[in-house]
Amino acid sequence: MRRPARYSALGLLTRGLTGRKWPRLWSQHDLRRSYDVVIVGAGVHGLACAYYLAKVHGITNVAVLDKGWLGGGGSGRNTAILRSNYLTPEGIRFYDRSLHLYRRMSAELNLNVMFSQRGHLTLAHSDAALRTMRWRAEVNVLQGVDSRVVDAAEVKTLVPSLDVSPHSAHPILGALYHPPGGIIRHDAVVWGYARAAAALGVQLHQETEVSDILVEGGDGPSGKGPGGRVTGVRTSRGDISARVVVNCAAGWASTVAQLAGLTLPITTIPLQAAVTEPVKVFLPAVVVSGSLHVYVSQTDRGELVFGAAVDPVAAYSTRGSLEFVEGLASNILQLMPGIARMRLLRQWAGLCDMTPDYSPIMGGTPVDGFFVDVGWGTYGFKAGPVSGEQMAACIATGRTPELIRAFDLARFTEDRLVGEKGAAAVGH
Ligand code: PYC
Repeated sequence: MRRPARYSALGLLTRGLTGRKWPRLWSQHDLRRSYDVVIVGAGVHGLACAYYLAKVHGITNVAVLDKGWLGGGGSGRNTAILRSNYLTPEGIRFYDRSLHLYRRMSAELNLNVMFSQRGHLTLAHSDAALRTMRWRAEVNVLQGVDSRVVDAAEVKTLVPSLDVSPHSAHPILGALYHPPGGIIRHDAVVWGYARAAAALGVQLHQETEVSDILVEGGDGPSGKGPGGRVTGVRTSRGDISARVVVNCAAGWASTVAQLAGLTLPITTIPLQAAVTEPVKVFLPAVVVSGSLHVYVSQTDRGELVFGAAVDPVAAYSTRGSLEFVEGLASNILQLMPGIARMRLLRQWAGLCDMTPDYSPIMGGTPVDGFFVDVGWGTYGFKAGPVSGEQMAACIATGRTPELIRAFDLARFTEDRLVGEKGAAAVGH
């Protein structure tokens, strides 16, 4: 493996002052006609899967294809919140492994991904919400995850800018406090995996759209669908043969699966976010209010990053709307009246592939050689590292690892749902 370059402080300064070009983080290649594994989607999931295939399993004849650019989908559009305070034991174990991998990522990838474990508070504004928080805290603790319910006074100590007055329209009664939660620099995560995977021999192909998945022997029209076998993909740059194709195309997971003749139980819905101008750092934790449909954190640069509930209708739009900003402003100001004069700089949307139980769909499918790592809803970014690790093991060994067994596609026909709606940051 070629080690990514390291720079001393003097080296960085010299490069900055002389305007010398930076070396590329990954190289460009002609498309080969054949790969062992083709991954569709160059976001954190696809890139992490490629990295672990190469690093842990020695499978390096891998192409990661994206119709846009690296990290241009959900990986670049999320609000970069990490946590593992889920509701089901399966979910908690899975996301906690991801947090563990995120914790050591800067050293693993030799890139500062700026993971800040600053704590995560999910506010409760009603007795019913407090009961759910207690339930989550109990299940978390049983899985070894640090979560506890705190009262309004402790919330105020943790986040002084919150209005905890009993006279507010939605008084804060307490919160689920999850100290290991935090935020990270999402672009750095993408670049880190891309650079490390490329250094191990993986090829990254941007602006390479997959227009068809080639399948033989299936039960459906044109020999696709269940019972079939993947033979490759058709792309905007020509056909590629491959025995394994992995669908990591968050936002487009159901349309990519349709190319192989598979229908997934997924509805795609936009989720909007917004960011303010930077101000002096004052918000020491991630704050979520499910009842007010809002969450907020402050980056190390000082911007407030906000999100809210998913849009009310299924769509593939990544534009922001005025309705979102109006709702966001009125809700966040009930929690933090002190930020009324801050200005929003940008808003955008990402696409969330929602499953009926709010858990992902991972592993093999009834089309031999076609794997899915999809259905992430609003949880995708925080699961990137563990998904890559587990999907790589699944592909390389032909066995579904224990950690993701509960998330198989068959659960929807076998009545084994893994209900994680109650762990969503905001109501949907
Ligand atoms: O699940 O923490 C979360 C989350 C935040 C934004 C979207 N999902």
